[in-house]
Amino acid sequence: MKILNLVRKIHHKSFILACALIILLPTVVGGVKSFSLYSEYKKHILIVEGESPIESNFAEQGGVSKSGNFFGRQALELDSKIPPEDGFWVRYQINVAEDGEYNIFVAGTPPGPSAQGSEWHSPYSIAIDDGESVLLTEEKLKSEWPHLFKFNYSAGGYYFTKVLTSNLAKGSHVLTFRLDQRRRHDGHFTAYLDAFIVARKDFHPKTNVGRIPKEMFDE
Ligand SMILES: [Ca+2]
Repeated sequence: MKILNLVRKIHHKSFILACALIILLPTVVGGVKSFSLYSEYKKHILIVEGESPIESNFAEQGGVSKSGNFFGRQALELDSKIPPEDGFWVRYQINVAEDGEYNIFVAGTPPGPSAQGSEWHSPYSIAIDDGESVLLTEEKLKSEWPHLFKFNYSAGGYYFTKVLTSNLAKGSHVLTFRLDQRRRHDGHFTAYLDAFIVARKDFHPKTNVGRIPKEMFDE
């Protein structure tokens, strides 16, 4: 009888384990698949996490939010009415594997409009190394790349948006993101940054790259 009970217990545990595997396996395999896709394309694309800057003055008034839909499961967020003296800024390191022309995408809030409107996020500026800081607004990006503005990928206002094309030499660069204009409807400085995606301009995958739609790489 004891042996029979033992066998039943083992079967019971095996059943629970099998159920857990059935539930968890697609998630694990999906994660591995995405990871291997990004690894496969690592010579062509680079993902720089918004929540991992090398320097920032967001800290006192900003925060980090979490979601399974985010790259690295986190995003840097700022929503403030009172800017520091030199405005809000955050800097990231970008290491590219080879010389080339690169497209830079923001995964987060797209830049808001410069004209009067009711948008809930601000325009912003981006500079590479000591280069000129380029003011990015909804109007500017829609006129340059209308088909690459706002691919929604997560609830809460997170989109892929192409923001810049830049020639980068192999090695390390600094991207400076500035939040220097207020959003229109209440005067706040607002931006959510999940990641920057830096992709070779000649990278045209035939399928989606993980969660990034292949159309983002078409021009
Ligand atoms: Ca992130």
